[in-house]
Amino acid sequence: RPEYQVVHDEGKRTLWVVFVIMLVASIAFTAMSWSLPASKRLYHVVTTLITTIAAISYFGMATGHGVSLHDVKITEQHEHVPDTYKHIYRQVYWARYVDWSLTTPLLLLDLSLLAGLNGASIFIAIFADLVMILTGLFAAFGGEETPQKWGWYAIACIAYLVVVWQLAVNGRAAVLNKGTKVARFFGSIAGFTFLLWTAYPIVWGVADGSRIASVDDEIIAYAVLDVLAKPVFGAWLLFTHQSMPETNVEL
Ligand code: RET
Repeated sequence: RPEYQVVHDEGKRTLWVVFVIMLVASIAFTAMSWSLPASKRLYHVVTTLITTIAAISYFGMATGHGVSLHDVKITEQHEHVPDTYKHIYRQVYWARYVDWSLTTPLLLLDLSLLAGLNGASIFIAIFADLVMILTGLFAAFGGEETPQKWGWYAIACIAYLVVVWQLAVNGRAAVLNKGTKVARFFGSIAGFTFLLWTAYPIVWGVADGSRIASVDDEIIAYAVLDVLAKPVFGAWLLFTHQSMPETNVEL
């Protein structure tokens, strides 16, 4: 008696709404860069790429692409009866991992440029981030056995801690060279990022991981997080950058 967990109208509507938000944000961020010389557009270009990639990913998910039905086998033990298995088939949106593998490095690049982080730390942060997303993908799809799934999840969490370490320790040390105004802004926007990013593995755990939350609830939770982590983060960064010349980067 398999169980099927699939998207319904509420989830589909949410995917379309986020697609439109990402599209509008991409157009707005592009327009904001027009008044600047090309040499001053680095944050704008990085941030516009982030929302554009998200818009494309949401377009795919809203139209029913970037998703596949994935089976998890759960062993049920009954007295005097040989083990039986319960299959839970759930729609897993792999498009998110494609999106995240491109956009989370770009978000880290935004924060690294703001902090004035050195090249070695930027590389470690970005490659640990890629390990996090790829092993997260393996957790979502790798095998139907639950212990293996949570093993991949644990590896992804360790990689996440490496990212946090680079930004929190080395990022904070670096940004002090840019003066207290930039340091205070970095503290706020990196703190905001840390809280949001930490919510992703929690949502994953109750949704894809243990399959407690419905597919629609998962879509809504990621929708709220994605809008905060991309368009809201981007607007905050670009508007503050406009009014704080100390945040300029020569690159
Ligand atoms: C996964 C599952 C495995 C454990 C961890 C995860 C972390 C994901 C994060 C995602 C951030 C996404 C963002 C998207 C863009 O808006 C892969 C869910 C640690 C931190 C910021």
